Amino acid sequence: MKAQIFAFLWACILCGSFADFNSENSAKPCELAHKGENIEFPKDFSFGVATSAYQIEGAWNEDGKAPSMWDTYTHEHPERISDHSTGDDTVESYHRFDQDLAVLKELKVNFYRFSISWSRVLPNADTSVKNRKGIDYYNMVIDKLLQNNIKPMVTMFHYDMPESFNEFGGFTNSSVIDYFEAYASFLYETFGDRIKWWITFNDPYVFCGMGYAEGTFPPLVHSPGVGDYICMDNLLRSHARAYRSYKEKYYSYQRGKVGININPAFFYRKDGQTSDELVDRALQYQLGWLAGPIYNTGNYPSVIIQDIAENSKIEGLSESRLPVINSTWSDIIKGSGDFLAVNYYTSHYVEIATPPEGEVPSKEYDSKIKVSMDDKWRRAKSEWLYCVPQGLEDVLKWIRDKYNNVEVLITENGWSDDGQLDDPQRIDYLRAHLQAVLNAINDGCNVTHYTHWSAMDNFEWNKGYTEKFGLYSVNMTSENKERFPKKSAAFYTSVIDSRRILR
Ligand code: GBH
Repeated sequence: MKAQIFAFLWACILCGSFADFNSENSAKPCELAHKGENIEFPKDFSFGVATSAYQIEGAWNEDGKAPSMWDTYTHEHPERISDHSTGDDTVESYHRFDQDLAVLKELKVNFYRFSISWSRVLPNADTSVKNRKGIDYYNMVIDKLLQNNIKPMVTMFHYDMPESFNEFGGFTNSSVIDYFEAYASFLYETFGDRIKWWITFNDPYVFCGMGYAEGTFPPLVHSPGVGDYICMDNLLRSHARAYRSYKEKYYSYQRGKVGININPAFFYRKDGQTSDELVDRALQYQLGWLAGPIYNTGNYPSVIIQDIAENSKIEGLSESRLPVINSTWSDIIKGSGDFLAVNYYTSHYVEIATPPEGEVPSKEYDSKIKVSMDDKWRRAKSEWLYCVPQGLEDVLKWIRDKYNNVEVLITENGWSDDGQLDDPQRIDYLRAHLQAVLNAINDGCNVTHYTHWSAMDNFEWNKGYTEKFGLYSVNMTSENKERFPKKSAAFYTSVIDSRRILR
């Protein structure tokens, strides 16, 4: 009884403070003023939505699919997922693509970004078994999209490493480079007659950082400053080889584009000053680590090479913890992207940390910076996500200036809440970020696509089903898992229809 009273009191305190948080939070700004002459998106600009295989497909062990490391992880560690859930079934897109297609048609999107589950099509990770039923599923998805005039855009890898390969090291085993190249070639060969937009990797910083530094995503390796750097390095080489394979063997008749997806933030100095060494340092660590080698020099940014070499020496190592890119590899890596795909969610404040913070070694320590958020920014349900639309505009301009105005695709951008259908905060976020894209275009940035994350609520990694990013809600308790539009869906469609951001 005592415990119950206590729980009740506690719940009241929590819900009270949550109500305060909500009303105070929604009073905070989440908007951006129009800049430049054009109020309309260019004619050939495309609007889309995104999902990823593990987050929506379900059918984790059906029709010959082998487990990915997310299957193993959620089965072995329910305690690590907020609501102890898994992606075993999730929103059942493997069986319900027609419902997804209805969503896409209703939204009137020009393209759909989805990912292919490696272990569904190649259950042994290598090409020894090509799983017919898995291949048929993606053929069906692609064909129906095209029949409905929706361009398919494919991510080859969205965190879900085949468990069989994970067991011998995943992205810390350099054989992954050959495996990934073979997987990519298999995809070009099988689907490349119809796929013209290929993204090799989603969000390497999160994948390598959480998987091999923090150890909070599978494979749960805690090796900051070493494991994450090796992972990033092998991933960069895998990407570059997959790109070269396309150019050498497929491009001449398939004529598509291949790029990589990075998740940058912009950084603002706490003292209000802009564009200087400190902001640049932060952006090099966040975005330049991979974008620099691919879209610029063929090598890691010099600030990163120097910092890590110095620290490695102090730690008594004979070589730097950052792998070396020799000239043969540099030639393969340099220029290995037709476009840069950007997932933008939020931005940070940055300051120099004296002395450096974080474990020794770690990226935080090596970078000598510390980041923070501003209480003045509106926050989403996700703790890490604040509405900073200016950051998107500024990141796009930074890319324009550093990488020779490479073509940029916004491949994710979105807001989390409890999943209610009346979602004015998502509309504010969407409107402000579309404004940021338009401002950047008006300022000469070469942005050609905007993608909202996500088409519908889905399995949100360690948060399970407790944080919702969809334009559509999914009835998870009904047998048919119906999808229902939120108010933000209609708003997005009004933008797609009018090519303007309506008030
Ligand atoms: C995107 O990355 C991902 O590409 C997408 O799959 C995801 O659904 C979306 O974010 C929303 O989070 O699980 O609590 O440990 C953006 C960067 C990646 C930020 C993962 C938060 C982990 C939170 N995010 N992340 S948790």
